[in-house]
Amino acid sequence: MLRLFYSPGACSLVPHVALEEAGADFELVRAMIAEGAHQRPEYLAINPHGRVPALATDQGVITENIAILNFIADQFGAEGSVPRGDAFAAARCNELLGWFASSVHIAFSQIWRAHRFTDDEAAQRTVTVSGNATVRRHFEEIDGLCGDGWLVENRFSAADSYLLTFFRWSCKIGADMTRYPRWAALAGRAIERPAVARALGNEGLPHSDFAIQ
Ligand SMILES: N[C@@H](CCC(=O)N[C@@H](CS)C(=O)NCC(=O)O)C(=O)O
Repeated sequence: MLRLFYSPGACSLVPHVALEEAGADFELVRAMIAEGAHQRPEYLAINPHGRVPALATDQGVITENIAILNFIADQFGAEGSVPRGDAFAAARCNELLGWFASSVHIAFSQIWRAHRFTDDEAAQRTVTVSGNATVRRHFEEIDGLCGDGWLVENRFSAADSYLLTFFRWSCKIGADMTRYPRWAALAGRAIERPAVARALGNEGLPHSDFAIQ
């Protein structure tokens, strides 16, 4: 059986939603970042990089969100992962996932984990300030990407649930989310999906975390 290693509200929510959308038979294994579980030897044996998500399969462990999501797509071909059967849609989804993972996510890391970028404490403050400016530039672009439906060919995909995850993080850093009404509407549509609601329930995340306060 598949086992997904996750921490509540982390980017592991994206493959969690994908597995729920697929109706997959899987087990959730909590590796709570706030408690340092992702840095313990037993978890480092699963993912030596000390990050969630990780997906244990019969063939071995897959790490890195984009790899996991493409694996789920190949296994199940369901919504919530990466589209299959349309090479352009798959590429478009992977393009967005790549940008989210390598740029938007990293700008959040500048805010929350500035010590990873420099040992110098004064420079860490600069890294955080720069991260805050960068995420807000990304937020403008993200809002412009959102329309009335879903991001890729109007089919719910991992790109949408990644944006849902970022939406919650953006509320947590105190961003004024009223500036991004199209993104807020997409997040609102996503949490209405039964599979998304199940994943949020499994992780103990209230719907109010995904709404403009
Ligand atoms: N490149 C990895 C990044 C995963 C990642 O940074 N996960 C975060 C949670 S959203 C994490 O495990 N953070 C713990 C830490 O940074 O110590 C991926 O895309 O899967």
